[in-house]
Amino acid sequence: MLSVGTWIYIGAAIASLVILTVVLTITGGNSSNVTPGGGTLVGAHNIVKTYRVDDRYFYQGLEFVQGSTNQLLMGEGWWGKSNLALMEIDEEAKSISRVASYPINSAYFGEGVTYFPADSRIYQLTWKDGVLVVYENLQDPTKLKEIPLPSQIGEGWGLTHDADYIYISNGSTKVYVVVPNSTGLSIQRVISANVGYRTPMFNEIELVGDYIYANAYTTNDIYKFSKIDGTLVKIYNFADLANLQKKEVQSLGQSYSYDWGNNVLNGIAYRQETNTFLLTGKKWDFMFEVALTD
Ligand SMILES: [Ca+2]
Repeated sequence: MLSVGTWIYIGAAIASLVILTVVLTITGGNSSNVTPGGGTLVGAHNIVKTYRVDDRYFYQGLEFVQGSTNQLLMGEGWWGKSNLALMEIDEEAKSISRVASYPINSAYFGEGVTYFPADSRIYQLTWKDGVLVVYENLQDPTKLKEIPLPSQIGEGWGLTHDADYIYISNGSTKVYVVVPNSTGLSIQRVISANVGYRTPMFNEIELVGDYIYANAYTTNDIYKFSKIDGTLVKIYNFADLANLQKKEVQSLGQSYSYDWGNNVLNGIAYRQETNTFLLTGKKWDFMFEVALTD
């Protein structure tokens, strides 16, 4: 005959088994982080280097100046404060400084920027103003003209390029592939990222090879997907970088005045010679150089 204690023990064991089975079913059935090929969507990274930036900028666009190892093209947003800017890396000092800035029309809210090698011009998006500002001369930009953003795109968020096309994000999971023409921009095709149940709002973007890397607004995530067919390859989470920024803000006693909801990761610049990325966020005190390891 079994004692009451034994019955309690067996009962607890059965309950544990049921709970374990339920947990395994839930986690085992969670195929949402698995690619069609069976790999994981969860990306991994290492911080290679940390650079301090000379001021807090509202990053909306970031990329390396073509052919340069230490200069970045940057687009800054906000009403009355929007700029096209050049930033320079000091490797020894581990710092990055703004070396030149060119204010855009003070009525505009600046967004993504990119240099388009096919016409040697710089394009800067505006958020809801329906225009792009076009510049020539990368080292001392001169405003050439303003062109309309195709109405189908709606809002302007992020910009990047390859040899043939300019790519535009608009806060959705779509990326518009365009080319400049005599009157503005002509949409060639639309990439729909295969994000499943997720609803990222793509903001600053970067193109490396056949893949687009996109910041997802209000998060510290970067989505990697194919520019060919939108296949989602990885989702990288950079909460570690955001936490370092948070610690800095806290150490300065500025927690009450810092805009935690808005000042998320939003800046991706691919560094070709080291196969790394410089990442930052709106109003962050740092740029982090990271290697994507998976
Ligand atoms: Ca970028």
